[in-house]
Amino acid sequence: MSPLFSPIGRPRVMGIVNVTPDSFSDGGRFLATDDAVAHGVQLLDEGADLLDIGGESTRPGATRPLVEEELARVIPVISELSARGAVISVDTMRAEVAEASLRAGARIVNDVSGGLADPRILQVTADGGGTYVAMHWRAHSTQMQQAALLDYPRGVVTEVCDELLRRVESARAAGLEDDALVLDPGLGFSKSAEHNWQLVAGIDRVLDLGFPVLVGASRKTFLGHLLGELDAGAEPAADRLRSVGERESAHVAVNVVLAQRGVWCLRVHDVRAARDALAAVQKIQEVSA
Ligand code: PMM
Repeated sequence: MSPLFSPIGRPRVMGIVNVTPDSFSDGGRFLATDDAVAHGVQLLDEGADLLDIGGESTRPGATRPLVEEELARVIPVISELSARGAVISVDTMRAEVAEASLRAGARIVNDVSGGLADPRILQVTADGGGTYVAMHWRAHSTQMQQAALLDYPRGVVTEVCDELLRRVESARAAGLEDDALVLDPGLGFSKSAEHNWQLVAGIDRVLDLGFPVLVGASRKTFLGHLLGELDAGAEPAADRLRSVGERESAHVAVNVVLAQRGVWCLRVHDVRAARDALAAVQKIQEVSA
């Protein structure tokens, strides 16, 4: 078994390093290589098990960078942080970026499109010996919240599981072994707020597919919806959702529930908050055993 998956009594914590000018939550702050590296080092100090380095914003409506731009953003950061011994995941939908990232020291390819945006990514990950995260995805950011793409007539959990299994078939066909695959339900991607809650509540069915599961709940807009309703007794204005969603307690609560259900990895912005919460969960589990 890869050491990535050896049991450690709690989910891994994946710290997010977005090297983009317009990402969901830390847009623009970590654009320069040095700043991104410093942020990665800080997340490691706070207890991140893995770092996820991304050069393309997947915020709804975001336009895509050129491949050259994406490479220039992520490769120097991956080289530097992997040279310092960090376990690196690259958050990309592009085969070219995945290939260069694996050569620069990344061990995981985190593809939010699950191989749909650039199918060659599956093969380059297999050839480069990487672990592949297939996330549930239906379309690029400019289209992903269109009504037709929010349609789950058989229920969101059932359809997400079925679509993830189709991604597994494609990954296998490209040469990826099952022990190099991770699945992610894709919170916030072609999902309504209610769909996201149903996926969190129904995570056992994703786990039952038999692969390690990664979940990214951190600072997603569905948390902003909930907290906005709590604050005002009404739907908050769209521009408030994101900042409200940055209040950590709600997503820490979601992550605690996911930890108890047995997910493999939590993708988070605030590593310390996640590690603190997981320490408490782990202690309670030890005392109850
Ligand atoms: N979410 C975002 C980006 N990459 N990768 C995975 N595997 N799962 C996610 O939920 C996910 C992701 C968007 O969030 P950000 O812009 O705040 O990083």
